[in-house]
Amino acid sequence: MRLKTLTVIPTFNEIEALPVVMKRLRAAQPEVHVLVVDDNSPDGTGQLADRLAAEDSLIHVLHREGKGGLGAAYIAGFKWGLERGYDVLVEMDADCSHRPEELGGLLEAVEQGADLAIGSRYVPGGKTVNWPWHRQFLSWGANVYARTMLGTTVKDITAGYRTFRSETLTKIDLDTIESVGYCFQIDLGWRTQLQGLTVAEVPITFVEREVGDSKMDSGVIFESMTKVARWGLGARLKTLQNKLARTKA
Ligand SMILES: Nc1nc2c(ncn2[C@@H]2O[C@H](COP(=O)(O)OP(=O)(O)O)[C@@H](O)[C@H]2O)c(=O)[nH]1
Ligand SMILES: [Mg+2]
Repeated sequence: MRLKTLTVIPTFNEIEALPVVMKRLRAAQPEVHVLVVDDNSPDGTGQLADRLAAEDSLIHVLHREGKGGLGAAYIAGFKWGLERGYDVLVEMDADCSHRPEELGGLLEAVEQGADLAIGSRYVPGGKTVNWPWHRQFLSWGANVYARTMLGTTVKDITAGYRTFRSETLTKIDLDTIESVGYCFQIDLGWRTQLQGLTVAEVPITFVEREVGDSKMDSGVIFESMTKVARWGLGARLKTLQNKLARTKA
């Protein structure tokens, strides 16, 4: 039996992209439910999502007051899904960078036992298409930085195409997450590993958006750099304290 699945799509000014991703997702995975989490987009994406939901009982919409960051939108969406008993929760961007046709592979990894499956650009078979060099460089740098600071073994820990088993999100404790922006991805990946849960990386082809604009900005980068450094140093300090306590005992 297929697990009851909810795809969470956060949106901010995605009026052109949303109908396209929705059409492709409903075609690729007709049984999967969708939740659009819109942060009161000035371009009317929220109202468009309402119209799509009125025509299709598997589409739902969560409206938030204003732009509150990708991490905050996902946490709200995940809580919505957990309260309604979904078995699997999916992260997917609205701009089709995460190709809906590849969701099957990620769902299969979870069905086969992964607690978290990440759609990865940096394992054999994974790649990016049409991504400008500065974004490739930033993504590569962020992954190297996260691996060095946190000691994680995940190759693409900044990736945002993911499927979570609901128990994974319960164990992670969403209420203690303070990441607002894109570093939410690193935060969740690392927390999953710290819990001793299984993270699978499934190769994907990440395609740069063809419509609308990126919401990545310097605030997102600053938050990632400072938070990741703090988590890494905190973890090292804890290990050191434990070692000292053991030698004293
Ligand atoms: N609800 C909500 N969605 C957001 C926010 N920031 C980004 N997004 C969405 O997150 C997804 C990824 O953003 P995108 O601009 O494509 O980032 P990029 O691919 O890294 O350039 C898109 O679906 C955006 O609309 C936010 O503050 N709130
Ligand atoms: Mg994008």
